Amino acid sequence: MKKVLTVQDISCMGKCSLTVALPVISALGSETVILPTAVLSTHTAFEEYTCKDLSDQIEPITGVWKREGVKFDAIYTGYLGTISQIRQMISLFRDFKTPDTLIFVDPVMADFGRLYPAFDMEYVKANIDLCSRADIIVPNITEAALMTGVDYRENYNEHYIKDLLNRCVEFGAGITVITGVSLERGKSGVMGYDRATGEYFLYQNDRIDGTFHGTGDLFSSVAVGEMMRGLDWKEAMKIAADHTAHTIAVTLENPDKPWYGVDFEATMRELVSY
Ligand code: PXL
Repeated sequence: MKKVLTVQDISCMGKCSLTVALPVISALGSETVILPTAVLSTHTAFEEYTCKDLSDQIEPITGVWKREGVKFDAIYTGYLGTISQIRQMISLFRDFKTPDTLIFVDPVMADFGRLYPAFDMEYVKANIDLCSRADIIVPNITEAALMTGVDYRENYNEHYIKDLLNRCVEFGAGITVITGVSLERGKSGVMGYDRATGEYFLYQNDRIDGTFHGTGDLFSSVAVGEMMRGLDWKEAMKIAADHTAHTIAVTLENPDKPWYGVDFEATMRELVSY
């Protein structure tokens, strides 16, 4: 069985980060090892939230794993709280990356043209360093624009997205997949670039109008889980994009839908039967 380490916060309530990654990657058939970076009452889009930083637990926990000789098939990092935690991830990659370990970085820090409340431009710089060590990075347009110093645009064309991809390549990631890319009216999806082959990849599905927190985490978790099932990255991205869009559509039909996250529980059965 494949073993995936995912490093992100636990937002106790909020349907994001580890409370999505753990069930989704497990359901897709990989053993999922978690390293919580912080415990929050709720994610940071709630008006009020508590946050207990767990940075001081990272070394003791990973120390035990090192002494146990644990190896991971993939390491997937999501929302991290601080620059020093990003540095801790860089050491973790050094300690645990084997030639067969997939390093998947979702540089979670911004959306809709704005940084999340906890972050600033120094954090963006640290994320560039983290991304430069990854096999695959999956920024959204805002994150890619912030990391490359390009102006964020709501109206854009393929040329703009390719420019972002080419600039992400400059800081060294293997494959870059920009999420939330809509190149046609009524469509939305992802555009990627593989520096090894020089190949661009565009996938568009029907756009579902509705924005929810945690959809990026669902997308990344499905992508990692599918790659661990042996799918090539492009196939994994298509399934992740389709499944995320479908889950948003199902959530919109729920009269009691939560404002803070998608009903990924409702589509789990379909996910495992693709
Ligand atoms: O879904 C991304 C995410 C994860 N974790 C925390 C967040 C957010 C987005 O706002 O606040 C704590």
